[in-house]
Amino acid sequence: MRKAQLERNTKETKIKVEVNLDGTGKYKVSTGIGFLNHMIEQLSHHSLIDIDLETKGDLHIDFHHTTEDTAIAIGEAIKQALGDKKGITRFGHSYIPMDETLSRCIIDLSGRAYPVFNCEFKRDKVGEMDCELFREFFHAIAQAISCNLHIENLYGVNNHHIIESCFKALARALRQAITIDERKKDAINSTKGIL
Ligand SMILES: [Mn+2]
Repeated sequence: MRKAQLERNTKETKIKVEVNLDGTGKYKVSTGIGFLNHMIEQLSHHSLIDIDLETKGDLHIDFHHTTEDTAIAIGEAIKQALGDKKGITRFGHSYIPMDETLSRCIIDLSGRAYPVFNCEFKRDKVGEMDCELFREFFHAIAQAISCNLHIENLYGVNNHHIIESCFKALARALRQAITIDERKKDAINSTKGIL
């Protein structure tokens, strides 16, 4: 089983996270932010990565540190669980609609961090969250996993739909990319020999 467990403590946030890449999409998520919980639950459910997460952050300031650090912790746990990445498919992509909205995500677990997040919001907030925090989330998780991560909203109107479709697209792309390729399960999927 490809699993990892870690704690990340700073003066701004205290985080415990456990992931199982070979899970069934079971989750227990507590960040103190309702909408962020909802998004991380989507990530778990649709990637089949089990995620047990508790973040205690300085929400009295705003949601920035909690959002960014949660993404860093989940990303670091995924990176750790991937280990030497032997046998992984490496690439993944998906398109996810949500009513009037369409988003896509393309991922390469290359070992190089490069986030691209093209998304324009119609309003500043979703629930109690500032929409600008999702750029921080996706940038932070790409840095922590060390992957190329391109997320784009192609069109859409409703902010909840736009963000949720981005998370579901990330989940499905990640699910593909971490899946062991049975035809290459003992090899590293790179001509360089490392990922
Ligand atoms: Mn929803």
